[in-house]
Amino acid sequence: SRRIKNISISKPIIYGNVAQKISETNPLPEGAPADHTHTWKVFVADPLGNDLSSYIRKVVFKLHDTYNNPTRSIEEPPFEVSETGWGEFEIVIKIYFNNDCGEKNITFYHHLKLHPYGPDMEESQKTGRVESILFDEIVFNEPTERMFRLLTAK
Ligand code: SLL
Repeated sequence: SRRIKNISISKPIIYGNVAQKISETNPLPEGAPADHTHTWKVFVADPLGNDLSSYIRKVVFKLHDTYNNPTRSIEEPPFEVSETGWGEFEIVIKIYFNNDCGEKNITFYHHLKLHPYGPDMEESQKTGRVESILFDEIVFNEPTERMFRLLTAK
């Protein structure tokens, strides 16, 4: 469909991970390798909790090759992958917009964080919880009419 000139719409988005150390209160899930030290979840979400599926069709998370089926394609919300592990690595996050909306997919790179370091370190060592979450905005320049409707739908 046609593009709307001189308009750009930006959508807030957050992406990143939360992780929790294995402990008595957070035991290793059944079937997970014994050397795994954390449960973690990587995600893409709307910061206000709105439904992203109005304009996002799927999110593909590419994990480290040490994982089974490292390419995880999530085709409906919540756009997230929960796993266990022992090490940090870079996760490639590809966001695909709805079909026929004239937008190419975009890629984020997220460094999975398991080990606390920095200002929150002391608190994190107490709770075993670590997080690394980034806020970003996706800017749609001169969106197609179809995408404009998806982006502004309530
Ligand atoms: C590296 N940073 O670059 C390390 C890789 C890989 C982490 C860390 C679990 C794998 C599995 C896991 O935590 N991998 O047992 O499924 O070499």
